[in-house]
Amino acid sequence: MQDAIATLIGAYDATGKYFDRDAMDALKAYFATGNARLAASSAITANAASIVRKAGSQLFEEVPDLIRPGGNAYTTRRFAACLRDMDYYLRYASYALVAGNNDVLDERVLQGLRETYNSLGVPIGPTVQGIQIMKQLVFEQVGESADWLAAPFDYMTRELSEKNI
Ligand SMILES: CCC1=C(C)/C(=C/C2=NC(=C\c3[nH]c(/C=C4\NC(=O)[C@H](C)[C@H]4CC)c(C)c3CCC(=O)O)/C(CCC(=O)O)=C2C)NC1=O
Repeated sequence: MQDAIATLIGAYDATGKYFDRDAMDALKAYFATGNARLAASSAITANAASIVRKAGSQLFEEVPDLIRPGGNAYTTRRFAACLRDMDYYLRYASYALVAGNNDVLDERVLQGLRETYNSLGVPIGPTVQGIQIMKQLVFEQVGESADWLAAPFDYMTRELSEKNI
């Protein structure tokens, strides 16, 4: 599993180079957002249950067919599985925010997910809609909407939706 610093060291060591200005800029940017990343991650942790609950309600309001007969989140079991998945996305986003890197998402969340979803008929469109709703709720909770805060949510959205087309 990679983080912002390990990734940079790996890249520079591979060619035997000292950190150059680009590397220093990348490191500075990471450290400059360090405290904010920790604060965001801890705000997510403290409010995870309510963020997931609200995001679920909003998603099912926007796409009511999901919880109607024939919908993928219809029945108590599948409804619960859907909210559990949303909780996974939120928890791993809170890790990726601290790492400053999306590798943990590739390794622990996205690998094989599209295939699983396709085989179970879990629709990707509403899933990424749910991830984007959580992003907005996290923006509200943290009180900012910086790129680094959006990054893990947008990465999961991109990876899930692009590969599905
Ligand atoms: C930590 C990494 C990780 C992820 C991401 C994960 C996802 C995941 N979601 C699953 C199911 C599911 N996922 C959903 C989710 C939804 N259905 C909808 O209509 C909505 C759009 C959406 C919620 C937003 C549902 C309903 C199921 C159950 C499908 C079924 O069994 O028929 C399954 C199949 C096995 C199971 O039911 O537990 C996996 C593996 N598991 C993992 O270990």
